[in-house]
Amino acid sequence: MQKTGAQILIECLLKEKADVVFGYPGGQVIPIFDAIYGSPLHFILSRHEQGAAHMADGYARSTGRVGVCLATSGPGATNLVTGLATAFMDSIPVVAITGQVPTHLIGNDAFQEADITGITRPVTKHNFLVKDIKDLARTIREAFYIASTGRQGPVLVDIPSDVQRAVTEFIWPENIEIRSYKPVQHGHPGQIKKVADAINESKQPVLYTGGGIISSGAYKEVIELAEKADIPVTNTLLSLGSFPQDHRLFLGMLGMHGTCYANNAVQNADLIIAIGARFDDRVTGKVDAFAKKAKIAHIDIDPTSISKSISADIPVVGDAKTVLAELIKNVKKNSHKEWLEAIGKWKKSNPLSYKNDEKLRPQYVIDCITKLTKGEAIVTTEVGQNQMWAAQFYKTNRPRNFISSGGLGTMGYGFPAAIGAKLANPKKQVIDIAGDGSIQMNIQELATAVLNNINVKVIILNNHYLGMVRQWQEFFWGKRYSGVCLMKGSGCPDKCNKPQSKKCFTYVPDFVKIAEAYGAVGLRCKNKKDVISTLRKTLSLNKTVFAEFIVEQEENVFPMVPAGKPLDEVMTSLA
Ligand SMILES: Cc1ncc(C[n+]2csc(CCOP(=O)(O)OP(=O)(O)O)c2C)c(N)n1
Repeated sequence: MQKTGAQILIECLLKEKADVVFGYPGGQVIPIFDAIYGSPLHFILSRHEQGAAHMADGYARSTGRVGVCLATSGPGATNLVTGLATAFMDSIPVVAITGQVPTHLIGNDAFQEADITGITRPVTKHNFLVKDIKDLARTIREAFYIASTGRQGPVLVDIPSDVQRAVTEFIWPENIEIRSYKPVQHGHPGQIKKVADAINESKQPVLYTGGGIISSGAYKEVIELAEKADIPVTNTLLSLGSFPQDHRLFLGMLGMHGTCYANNAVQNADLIIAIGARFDDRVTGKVDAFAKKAKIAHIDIDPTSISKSISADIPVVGDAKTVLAELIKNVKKNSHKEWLEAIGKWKKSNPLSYKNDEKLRPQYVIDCITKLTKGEAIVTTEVGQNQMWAAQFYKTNRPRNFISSGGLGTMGYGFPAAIGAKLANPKKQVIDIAGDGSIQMNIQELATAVLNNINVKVIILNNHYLGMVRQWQEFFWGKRYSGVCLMKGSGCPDKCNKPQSKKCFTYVPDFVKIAEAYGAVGLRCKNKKDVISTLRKTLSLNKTVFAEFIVEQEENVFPMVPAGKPLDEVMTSLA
């Protein structure tokens, strides 16, 4: 049957089982919006294209399905870039559709023209410019395939508006074959055997697992391997929830703000089995000093990530789930009693903790969220201290329940990601843990949430600072707080380093009023004794809620391994 390019696009999205599209219109995508009109696709109008990209990303992270976003040419497309880069750094499957000026105007500096395939080349797994309607269906099919296979990631498809209007026969390509793109699934049996032998011989092994565990769905296999060979497990930020946090073998997160015992275990291990993780510098600390005593086995679907920063003794290229299934067969049942006892001592001597006094501390708020939700809620985070406290104190035993921008560290990510996650999981409680700085980066999406009855909760840990940067200035820059006070105004003394005093401005904005202005519910809590009741109310309302907690202003995230230091040079408090 003859269809326009825009209609073909919609048919393809439906064939790919996309049910929600997040986006924003403009001149060069009107044909696509016309085709959406009356189609079964659920379209969510964000208030900024960056929001749409993060929504698609949150949808993808919370389900494992490809998230879809749509923007017009020029500024619409460039507004997607941060969202695409966020998804790219964390290997999240997203397909972004952008409109482009008509083919005959490309390269002419036409109105709202941007070379979006050029601009996004470094932050997408792949991108396409469709110049001929005959290529459209196959391109969309390939875009979904590339986004969701191998090392997953965002793919952009740029469609000129004349291609959207052109007409052709719609033929759905059932099979796709992309020359030069053949993701490896099975690991090399010889290499897997080598990892198994290393595990069988090891006295002090550690499993270090990353986001690849979540994208391949290898949770059961990790538990089986850990239990069979009696190996402790540490998670990266991206894999939190993939291993039960109440499991006796769980060490918590490693790296800069990881637990002391996870970092100690890594530094004293004789074998590290890294699975679906990429030895990010926030994880390794000083590379030369990382796990000096350990042999490194590295299992990853992306060959280019192996030996990139830490040289692997035993590389295995393959899908984590498939490789682990083979590995388990070759691993002997074992016990590492002494090793686990040593770790147990570190756990006791340096537990993850905070001062539980009468003050309203952010960690306490997150602790209470865990208690009230039993770790069943999907938690997204913004970026900064709020994110690290959420990683440390929100305890969930379920994968895809902790969603955070790891690689890019994008402030403004959590709220739109929560909207995407809630649309994909309408029955689940979805909570964004936010800082007062980050939430202001995509606060306009309150309109999207309220108008679509999206019941997400935003917990704002308001310290009136860009807290994480302030923490670095406090620790490493002689407490010269520069550009981090969110209350600083023209009347403030130049070099003010004091947290809020009576002379300070009343803070801007008033989050309760902002929430109300958009038709959401705004709540404010100033005392520790009111935290539980405020959270109870927040969680019980079937509405979009902003709940603001006025927390200790100069609270810091501990433990902390200073950037570039070895993992065992850890700060547990300010001396
Ligand atoms: C888009 C963006 N700009 C700047 C930064 C640098 N940055 C990292 S954390 C942070 C402070 C975050 O402040 P806030 O959201 O208030 O959270 P807090 O650290 O106080 O919990 C900043 C500015 C970033 N990560 N992302």
